Amino acid sequence: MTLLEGSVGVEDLVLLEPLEQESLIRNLQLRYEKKEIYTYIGNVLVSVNPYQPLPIYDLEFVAKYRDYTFYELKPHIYALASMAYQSLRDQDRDQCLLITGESGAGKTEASKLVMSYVAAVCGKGEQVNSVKEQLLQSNPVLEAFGNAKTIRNNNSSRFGKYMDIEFDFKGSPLGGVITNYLLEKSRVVKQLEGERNFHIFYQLLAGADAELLKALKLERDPGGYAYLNPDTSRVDGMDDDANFKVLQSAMTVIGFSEEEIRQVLEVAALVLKLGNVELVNEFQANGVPASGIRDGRGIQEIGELVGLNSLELERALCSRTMETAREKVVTALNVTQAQYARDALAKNIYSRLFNWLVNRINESIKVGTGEKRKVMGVLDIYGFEILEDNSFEQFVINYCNEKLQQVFIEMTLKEEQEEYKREGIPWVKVDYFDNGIICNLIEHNRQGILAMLDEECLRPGVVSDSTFLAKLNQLFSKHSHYESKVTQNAQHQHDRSMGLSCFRICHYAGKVTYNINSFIDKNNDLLFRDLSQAMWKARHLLLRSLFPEGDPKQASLKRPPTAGAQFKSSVTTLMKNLYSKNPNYIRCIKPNEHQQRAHFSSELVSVQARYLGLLENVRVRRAGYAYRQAYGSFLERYRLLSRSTWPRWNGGDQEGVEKVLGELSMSSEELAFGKTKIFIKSPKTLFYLEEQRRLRLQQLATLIQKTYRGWR
Ligand code: AD9
Ligand code: MG
Repeated sequence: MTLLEGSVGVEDLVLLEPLEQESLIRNLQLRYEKKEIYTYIGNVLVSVNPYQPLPIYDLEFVAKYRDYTFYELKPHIYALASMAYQSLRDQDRDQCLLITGESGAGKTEASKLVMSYVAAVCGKGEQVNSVKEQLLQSNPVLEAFGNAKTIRNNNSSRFGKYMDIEFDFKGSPLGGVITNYLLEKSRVVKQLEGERNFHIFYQLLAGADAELLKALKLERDPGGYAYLNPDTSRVDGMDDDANFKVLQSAMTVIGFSEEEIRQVLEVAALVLKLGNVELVNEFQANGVPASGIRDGRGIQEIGELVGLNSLELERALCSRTMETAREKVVTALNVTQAQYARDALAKNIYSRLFNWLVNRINESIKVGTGEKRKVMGVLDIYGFEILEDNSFEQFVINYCNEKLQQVFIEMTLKEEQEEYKREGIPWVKVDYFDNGIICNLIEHNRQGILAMLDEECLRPGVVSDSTFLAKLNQLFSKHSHYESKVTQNAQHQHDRSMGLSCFRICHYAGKVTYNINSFIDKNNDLLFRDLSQAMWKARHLLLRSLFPEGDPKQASLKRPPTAGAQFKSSVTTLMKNLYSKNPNYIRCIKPNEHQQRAHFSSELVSVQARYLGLLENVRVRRAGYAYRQAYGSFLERYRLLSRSTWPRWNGGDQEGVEKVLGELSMSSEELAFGKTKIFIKSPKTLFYLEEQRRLRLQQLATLIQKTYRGWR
C-alpha cells in the first residue's frame, strides 16, 4: 500500500490536509510533475491528461493490476477497471464506468484503456476473441464518422457514447449495445477556423484508390469542397490515408459487407457533393425572388451516384410545398432559404447515416435473448460546457451533466450508507448541495424549460425565440436558479455580460448564460417534406432507408419528437440504466489548452475541478470516516508498531488491529471497528500512524545495522 508519499502528494485526496481547493490542485500538480497522472478520491479516479505516451499500459501492467486489490498499487485506471470487472464477475454486480471531463481531458482514451484492459483479462478462445475484436473495432468506425479535429482536441468526439458490454456468467464477453447522443451535425456544413469536418471525409479523399474516387465522383483535393475548411485539411501526426485502411478493416471485422461499406461511402460522398451545389438568384415571371442551381453538372452527378432524378432534387432544394387539407401550394425559395434547405439536408443525411452506423454495429454485436448476462456500461460523454456564446447544444449538454452530478451525489452517498450498514457502523448524516431544483427547472414535465420550449414549438401561430424567452422570464421570474435581464429578482439589470436575448442558469458548476437565438429552430429540427420525399425516391437503398418519412404512405404520420424531447428521453433512459448498476467514476482533467505535455495550468485545472465537483466529492466521501481499510492489510502495514503484534502475531486480524491501536492510545472517537474493516475519521490520525511507522522503521534499521556490526 502506498497511500501517502510526501513528495508526490497524497494518492487519495480524501487524505488531503488541509482540504481546500488550492491544496487539492497543488496535490494534483505535484503528482503530475512526477508523471503520476492518476489520483483517487476513495474509489473515484481522477486522471490528468499527460499528453504524452506513458509506459504504464502494457501487458506487464495489466498482469500487475489483475492480481492486486485496489489500494495495494499506485492509482491507475487498470485498478479501477479491474475492481469493476472483478465485482461484475465474482459478485454478480452490474457495473457502469462514468467518464466525464471537458473536451480534450482524455475521456475517450480512458474508455479505450478500460476496454482494452477488460479485453485482456476476460475469457479466452476463438469465439470470445472474435467478440472482443468486434467490440474493440467499433471504436475506429465511430471515431471516423463521429470525431473531428477541433481547436481543443485533434481527435474530439462530437457525440456522446454509452456502451454496454455484456458478459456470460463466467465473465467472458458475449457482445454489447452502443447508444449515441447528440451528434454535432452543424459541423457537416461549417467549421470554425482551425477546425475540420468529421475525419471520414479526409480519410476517404486521402485513402480511396483512384478507381473508388472515380466511382464516387470525387476529386482527391480536399480544397475543392465547400464543406471542408480550406485552411486545415491536414492535421500534424494524423495519417488520414492509413486511418482509411484501418476504418475499412474495422468495418469488415464488425461484419459490414463490401456492398454496405460501399453504400456508406457513397452517402458520405453525396454529402460532400451537396456542399458544392451552388445556388443562385433567379426571379419568377412576376418578379418574386426564387433560386436555381448554377452548374447542373454537380447535381447531375449526385443524381447518378444515388439513383435520383436530378431535376426532382433541384425542385426539392429550391421550392417548398405547403399542404393544407384541400390543396397543395408550391412556393419558390429565395437563395438564402434554398441554401438553408441544402445545408439542412446535408446535416440530416449525415446524422442519420451516423445513427444507422451505430444500429448496424449493434446488429453485429448484439447478444441473443434468453441467456442471463452481466453488464458493464461505459459512458464517454461531453462534460460541462461554458463557451463564449452558449446555445441550445450547451443547454442540453449541461442538462445532461446536471443529471450526472445528481446520480453521482446520490449514488456516492448511497454507496457510503450501504458500506456503513454492511459494516455495522452508525450512519452520520451528510449535508450536501442537492441539485434536484436545477434538474427540475429544466426537465419538469409541464413547467420545465424543455417542456416550455416544446410547447412553443408546437403552438400554432407566430412563434419565435423571443416569445419563448418572454414566457420563461414570466414563469421563472422568482426561481432562485434562473436569471435574465428582465426577471424581477435580478440584480443583473445592469449586468453587461447578459444581453436581452439571453437567460442564465445557475448550474451546480457555475452560472451559464444561454443565448436564445435558434432554440426553436434547433429544437424543431424539421426537414422540409419535399427533401425527405426526394431522398426516399432515391434508388440507393441505404440513403432511401434513412428517410422513411419520405414515403407518401407515411405522409400523414404525426411529427417526430423534438430534439429536446428526444434528448431528455435518452437521458432519462440513461439515468435509469446507471441507477441499476454499481457506479465507478473516472474524472478526466485537461492540464493546459495547448495539447502540450508537462504543462500544468493551475487556473485551468481549478475551473475543471469545480465543474467536476471534486471538492464536494471529497467532502462527502470523508464526511463520516475519511479512511477505511480491511483489517488484514491494515495490520500488515502497522503491526510493527505494537510489541504484541511484532515480530509475530498469531491471533485474528481485527484483534491484532485493536492491539496496535490500543497501544497507541488512540481516541475512540477517531475509530470505528466494522465487520471487516477499520474506519478512521480524520486524515490526521492516519498521518500520525504513518509517522510512527516511519520512526519505527528507522529504529529497526539502526538495530539491524548494530546487530550486523556486532556479528562482524
Ligand atoms: V472530447 O470531449 O472527445 O473533445 P476527450 O475524449 O476527453 O475529448 P481524448 O480522450 O480524445 O479527449 O484525449 C485527447 C488527446 O489527449 C488524445 O488524443 C491523446 O493524444 C491524449 N491523451 C489522453 N489520454 C491520454 C493518456 N492516458 N496517455 C497519453 C493521452 N495520452
Ligand atoms: Mg472524446
